[in-house]
Amino acid sequence: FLEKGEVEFKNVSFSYPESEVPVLQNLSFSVKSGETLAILGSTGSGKTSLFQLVPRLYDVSEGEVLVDGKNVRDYPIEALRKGIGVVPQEAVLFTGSISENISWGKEGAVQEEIVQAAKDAQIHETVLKLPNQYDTRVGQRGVNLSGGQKQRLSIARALVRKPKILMLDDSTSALDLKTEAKLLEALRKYACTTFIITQKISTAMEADHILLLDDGSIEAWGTHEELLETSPLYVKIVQS
Ligand code: DUT
Ligand code: MG
Repeated sequence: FLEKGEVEFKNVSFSYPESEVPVLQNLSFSVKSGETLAILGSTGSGKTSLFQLVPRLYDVSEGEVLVDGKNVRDYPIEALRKGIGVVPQEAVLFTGSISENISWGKEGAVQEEIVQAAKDAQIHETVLKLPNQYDTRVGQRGVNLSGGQKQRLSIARALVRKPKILMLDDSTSALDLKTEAKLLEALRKYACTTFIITQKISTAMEADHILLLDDGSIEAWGTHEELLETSPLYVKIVQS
């Protein structure tokens, strides 16, 4: 659905349709195919809003978002939705089996692919312990899963589609460091361009680029080492 998964923001500003308040202001950056971008910033700084502009859950107010050099407005919406795996901040489960929850949105996914996605999302072992494994019902009247387990199911749902661009909105917040490291390692073989909103410096350190948002603007851009040199705000976050 997408060729390479390169993403470029060109002077992007954004305010929500119902409001005049600019949420994102004049953002420019680019991420190459297969690179990882970590997005940091305090609550309300615009991280989730930025995410939503790539699969066109919202459209920019000014500027352009390009995927593989082409304005996202010029893609069929299907291509964006199928080529970009978005794992939302709040994991959503449907009433249905674990398998159905993972394969949702990917018609014709076979069990093998579902299990592989679950393994990569680090949820397979948990699923095996459930009463009916992959046939166990979740959601209303189903088994209860913890926040972290829901997050990982939601990641598996994105992975089964083999996205060219993967967007994780704080999706690893409930994972311990070891599980998160395993997950990030497993993501490598997907070779997708990855946007990861995170509060953890340990995650940001592994990324090719870090974008630090402050009140809708880019406060800093670079690698961990670069930001330690150039951004007092980043240093403050590291020390906190
Ligand atoms: N906002 C709206 N309408 C919405 C969503 C958000 O006006 O439907 C505002 C709230 C906030 C700004 O946009 O002032 C940025 O919100 P966003 O959700 O992008 O912030 P975040 O960085 O993702 O915050 P958090 O870390 O709490 O998820
Ligand atoms: Mg958010």
